[in-house]
Amino acid sequence: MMAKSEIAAVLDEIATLLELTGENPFKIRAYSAGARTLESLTEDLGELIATNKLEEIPGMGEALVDKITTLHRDGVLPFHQKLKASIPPGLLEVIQIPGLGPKKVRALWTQLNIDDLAKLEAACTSGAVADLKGFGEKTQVKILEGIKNRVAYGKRHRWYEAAEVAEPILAGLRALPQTQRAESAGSLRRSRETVGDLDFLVASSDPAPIMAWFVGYPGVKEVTAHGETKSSVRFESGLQADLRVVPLEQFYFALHHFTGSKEHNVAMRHRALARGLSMSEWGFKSLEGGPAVAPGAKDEAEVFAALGLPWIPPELREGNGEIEAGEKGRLPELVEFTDLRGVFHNHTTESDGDHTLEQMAAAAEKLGWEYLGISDHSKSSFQARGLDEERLFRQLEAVAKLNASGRLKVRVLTGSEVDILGEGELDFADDVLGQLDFVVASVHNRFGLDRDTQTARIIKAIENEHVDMVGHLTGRLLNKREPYDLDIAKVIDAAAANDTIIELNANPWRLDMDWRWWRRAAEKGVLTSINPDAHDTEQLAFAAHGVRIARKGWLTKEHVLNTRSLAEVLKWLGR
Ligand code: DGT
Ligand code: CA
Ligand code: CA
Ligand code: ZN
Repeated sequence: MMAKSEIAAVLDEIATLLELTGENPFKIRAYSAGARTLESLTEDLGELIATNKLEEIPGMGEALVDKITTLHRDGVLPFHQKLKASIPPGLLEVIQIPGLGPKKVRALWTQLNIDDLAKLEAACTSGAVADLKGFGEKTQVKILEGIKNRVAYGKRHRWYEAAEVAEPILAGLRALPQTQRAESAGSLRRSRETVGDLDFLVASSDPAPIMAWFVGYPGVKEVTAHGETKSSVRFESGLQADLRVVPLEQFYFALHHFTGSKEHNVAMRHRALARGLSMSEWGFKSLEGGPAVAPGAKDEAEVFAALGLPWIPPELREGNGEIEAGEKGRLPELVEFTDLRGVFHNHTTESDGDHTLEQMAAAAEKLGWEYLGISDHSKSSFQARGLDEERLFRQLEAVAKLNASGRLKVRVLTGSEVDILGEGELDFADDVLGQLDFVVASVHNRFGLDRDTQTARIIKAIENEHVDMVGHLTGRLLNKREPYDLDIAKVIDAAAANDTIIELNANPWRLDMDWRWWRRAAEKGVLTSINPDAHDTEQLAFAAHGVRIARKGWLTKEHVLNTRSLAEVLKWLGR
């Protein structure tokens, strides 16, 4: 069965292909709208199809339902394949370059005969692209940069997209009668922000049927290896997956090995050698030929215990001192999702959110949270329908009314995601900001400023006494947009000095600030808040991605404002 996000990706690709061939706009829009609808479905797709309920969803025409059903069942769609075959394959890579939509690509194709990246690069280098109507010098430079990035990106996938593919496969593996244990390992288990490939590990004494199931899994586009105990496949999205089957006695050694990281494994092997042991995915061997160590380990903790270590959470296994910390009994007690008692930085229909204040609050209450911080955009973010002072004050009244109504147990806190303007001044005056429960200050424009100017601009906002948090610090979008040039070390120092929070933006495209900086920030005394930046009720759950990244950054609940009770949070905000 093909996952929802993969089906949506195919529909999007159909829309793109149709646009490249110059199809009529209504038809094109039907497919991209269908993809969005599919992504926002909360129900189980398989069930909707089985009960003929998919066609009852607004915007789902008969043709679309047919195609989704076929994709869900078969993992391929003849219509899509035919359409794709009618277009030079290189064009689909050209269209991945930021700034190149189907219209521009069509112009490049029909006017300059560009149908792959190599030709595009050559035409940019010769200056032919800049001369084309609607392009220009700047666009040409941007395209060249995009081509360079693409080589670096091409092979990695955002964590949540990889996880969505992995989950049903892992469930399927576990359901096989020959399976004794099954886990996913590698970077997915370590919660990296992006994943190169999936790594599955199964314990069984009868691998053949497990291999056969795996290579025959619907959605597999290509089988790149099919061995007795190891197979590899590639999915439609380009994501690859490895499966290894081992005997039960080896399972936890192999799980440790294939969880990695390489750096962590190297450090573990060194430690083993110092104790007269050689360590591999098969287990420990005594170098002097002594008896086996921890044979048939029953869990991963036994593998660590054999080297005198406590179990180390996978998120920490990056070779950043986790073994030393474990040895000294100083592993952090990592924050957990259940520690969260509320979240800040969320949007409503007042700006660019999809759900109303009350819907968002009800959803937060359902998640068991005590408080929900609403921070819609400010007026300069006009493309996001940012609020001016008048609309902001009306929202304050609406929140006060909702809180007083007793309809909900969750307490709504009023805030603003206020734009950081040109040189670090804010979109609202201090006396306006002073009336809010909390303020998130974010950069939404002028990403191209030089490092010093950008850093000074953000630090100026951090220094404003009304600013409680700085939002999505570097502006990065994983696999899509580079972070803006910023002296993060300096920003961390400024945040510590001003008692300002650096948010951990939990949107799975952002995961910003990067996990590599959090340990340093925490050591300097910087507090964070795990913020979903939700634009609809479903996205409140993004907080879970933020928790994973906080764990990767060695953070405990003490480092995270929104693990505190409402009373404590209000006290901190009133500091
Ligand atoms: P990825 O797939 O690039 O996101 O990252 P990983 O960490 O999942 O890497 P992958 O899939 O190549 O291998 C999974 C784990 O297997 C890796 O984290 C550690 C272990 N491993 C693989 N190859 C080697 C190796 O050559 N040496 C060592 N020490 N470990 C390895
Ligand atoms: Ca991997
Ligand atoms: Ca792998
Ligand atoms: Zn924002």
